[in-house]
Amino acid sequence: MSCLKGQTIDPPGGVKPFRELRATELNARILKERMDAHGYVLIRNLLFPNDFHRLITEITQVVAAARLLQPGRDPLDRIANPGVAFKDTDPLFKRISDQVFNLESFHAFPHHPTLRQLMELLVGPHVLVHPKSIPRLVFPNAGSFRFLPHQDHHTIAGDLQTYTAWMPLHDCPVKLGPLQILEGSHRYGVQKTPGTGIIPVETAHGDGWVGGRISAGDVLLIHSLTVHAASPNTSSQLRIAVDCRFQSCDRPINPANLIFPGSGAKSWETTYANWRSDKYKYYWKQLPLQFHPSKADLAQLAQTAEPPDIRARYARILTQIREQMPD
Ligand SMILES: O=C(O)CCC(=O)C(=O)O
Repeated sequence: MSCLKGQTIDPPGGVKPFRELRATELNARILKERMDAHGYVLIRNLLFPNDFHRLITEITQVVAAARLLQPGRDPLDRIANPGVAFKDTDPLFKRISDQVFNLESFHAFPHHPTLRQLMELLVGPHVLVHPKSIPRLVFPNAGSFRFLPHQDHHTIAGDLQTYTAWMPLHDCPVKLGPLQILEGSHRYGVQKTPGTGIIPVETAHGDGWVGGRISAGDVLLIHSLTVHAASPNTSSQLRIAVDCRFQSCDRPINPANLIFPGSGAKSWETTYANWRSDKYKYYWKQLPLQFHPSKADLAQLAQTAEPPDIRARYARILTQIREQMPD
């Protein structure tokens, strides 16, 4: 996703406050109506701090061990080490992101019963939790380098009715750089500049940008076609959020979401190396999934797609998905 990053300019019409829904108001009708109308739903106070206390503790320990937090302070305060000019193009950033990705608590989090119940209201009883959630570690010293407007469908692909739950693991006032949303943008289909997933603010279609604070326990649910962007972290603290993706098992998934299509050494076995339990390992293998692209499509693409590195990527996806889920 690094091609989606850069310096954003402020939306011309300004940013209005998010529409919000209290957890106590939640039901399937209201959730679907709001998602259909606006392309996102911000649910206030859905989770309790205890639901992710272990996760944020472990993440901040990883970051502190890499000396990226101010020494002598509690890692949970997340005060960035002012001596470190840190961008996420740094190899150290990749290393700590991988360490966070490998945490068992990180993979347990999207299976939290409250999140599953929320997603059942939206997609029905057969919820598929995508196994590759993404840790979002945004340092203040990264300047204004951040996620430009994009649609998650660009990277997730598969079925359009796939949803991202974006959840900060601590209160995220505006100065910490929460997400901003282009309301109603999911109604305009795929929007992008050819070759990249970036959607220039001047040409993006939607009803207007919204934003504001997102607190610990709030869940920002986003349709896969909804245009959104990160705002800058102008504080002195690290901003930590988790991106979890969900859909119905009854709808096709892009198999790239279940494997590691890159040419690096990342694998489920390296991810699972220090886990204590098998509970969340390979849970999707037991599910009756449909793939888009299918294995037959992948075999074709591995022969014909251009350029050659894309062919090689399809070949890696096919090999891994055949190993994981043979016919
Ligand atoms: O947390 C961030 O900075 C970016 C998250 C994002 O853009 C996404 O969830 O697609």
